[in-house]
Amino acid sequence: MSLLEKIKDSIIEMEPELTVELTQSALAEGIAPMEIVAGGLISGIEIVGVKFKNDEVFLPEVMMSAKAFKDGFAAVSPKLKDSGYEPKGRVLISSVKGDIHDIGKNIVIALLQGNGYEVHDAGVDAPPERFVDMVREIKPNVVGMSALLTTTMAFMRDTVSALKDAGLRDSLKIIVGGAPVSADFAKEIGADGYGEDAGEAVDLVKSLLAS
Ligand code: B12
Repeated sequence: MSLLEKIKDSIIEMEPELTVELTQSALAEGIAPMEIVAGGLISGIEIVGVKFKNDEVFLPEVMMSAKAFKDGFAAVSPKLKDSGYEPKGRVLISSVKGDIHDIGKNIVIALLQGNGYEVHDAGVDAPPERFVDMVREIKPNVVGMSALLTTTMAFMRDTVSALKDAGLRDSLKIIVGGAPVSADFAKEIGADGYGEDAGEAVDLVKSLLAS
């Protein structure tokens, strides 16, 4: 089995320490950092995503696999920068005010990173002002908001308004996601798109930045 396949399997098998070890071995062997990300880490987390959708694995497993991806990615990301790799775009993402659910958001982050985007994570429970401050500082091309509670979805609307009031809305695209969110809701609050899962989030960012 190749090292990249072993990395992929270590994510599916939920073994963060092994993922890091194998990622370091792959780097030491001179495998290109982007190849490690695409062919190892991302392949693993993608399979986990499909298994989760099909009820073949459950939340605790997904969380451990996401940790394995995150740790492996942290080991390779400094080398991505060294290799003169240019990110495809900058994304700021956070769970909105009142919402501390972050598993789905972290998977979205992992897939975006794996697909070559520079992602800034504003964490959880982010009030509209935090989005405004971070947009001023980071100047992202895309802002992503995540909400898992019907009660916190309202803060997505408030965040869009706050970005408008701050004069920042036209400089970026806004995408939303999370279990209670829908494409209709995205339209209603004036966002640019909705993604049902992390794969759709990546496609959405790709298409919005291409347009
Ligand atoms: C795990 C969990 C928790 C954990 C969260 C841990 C963590 N670090 O995230 C804990 C225990 C802390 C928790 C707390 C609460 N929870 Co909770 N929780 C869940 C649970 C079981 C799973 C959520 C999850 O992680 N799913 C897995 C991920 C992978 O899926 P996902 O989040 O949907 O993300 C995917 C997509 O939505 C999309 N996506 C997500 N974000 C984004 C963003 C963008 C931009 C895009 C494009 C796409 C995208 O891509 C992701 C990956 O594919 C759900 C039930 C459920 N089935 O959803 C309840 C659930 C969301 N919780 C619920 C509730 C009520 C609560 C509490 C209020 C409970 C309480 N009484 O204290 C608190 C609220 C805390 C708060 N203020 O936020 C309800 C919400 C009901 C509602 N509709 O409002 C649910 C639906 C359970 C239920 N059936 O009642 N919870």
